[in-house]
Amino acid sequence: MSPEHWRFHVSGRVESETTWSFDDFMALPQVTIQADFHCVTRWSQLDNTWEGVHVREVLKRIQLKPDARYVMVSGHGGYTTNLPLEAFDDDDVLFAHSRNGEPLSREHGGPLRLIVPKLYAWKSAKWVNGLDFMAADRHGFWESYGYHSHGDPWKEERFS
Ligand SMILES: Nc1nc2c(c(=O)[nH]1)N[C@H]1C(S)=C(S)[C@@H](COP(=O)(O)O)O[C@H]1N2
Ligand SMILES: [Mo]
Repeated sequence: MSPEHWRFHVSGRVESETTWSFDDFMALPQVTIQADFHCVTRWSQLDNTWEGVHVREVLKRIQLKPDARYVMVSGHGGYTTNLPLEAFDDDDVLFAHSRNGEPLSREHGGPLRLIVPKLYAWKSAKWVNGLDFMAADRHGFWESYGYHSHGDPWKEERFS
C-alpha cells in the first residue's frame, strides 16, 4: 500500500462524501495515546504507545447528518467492522501509524489502522481506508459470523 495510492473515503450519513490522500491525513494534528489492546481469543497486549490522528480530528472536518448513529469502518481488502458513534467518538480512539515509536508494519495494519482500546481488537481495523456513517446498525465482517456487535472486553461481549 504505497502512500501515493492510499485513499481514505468518508461516506454515508454525511453532508458531503470526501476522499483524503495520505498527505491530507498525515497533515492533521498528531496525538500519542497509551492503551492496552485485548483480543477476543484471550490475549492482551498491554501498554502500547500509539501515535497518529485522533478520530475527532476527522470528525471535526466532516459534517454528519443528524441521524448518523453508527459507523462502519473498512480496511483495505474488504474487512469491515461496525461501531456505535459513542464508541468511535471517544477520548482514546485514534488512527494510528506508529506503535512504541516505530511505524506499523504491514502485518499490523500499516500504514494506518484504527485503534479502539476499550473494545475487542477486531474493532481495530487494520489498513483502514474508510468510514461509512449509518443511521441503523449493520454487522461488519466478524460481527456477521457471530461476534458481538459491541464487543466490550470488560463485559466479555465476545459473541452475540
Ligand atoms: N483489516 C483487518 N483488520 C483487522 C483484522 C483483519 O483480519 N483485517 N483482524 C482483527 C483482529 S481479530 C485482531 S485480534 C487484530 C489483530 O491485530 P494485530 O495483527 O496487529 O495483532 O486486528 C483486527 N483488525
Ligand atoms: Mo482477534
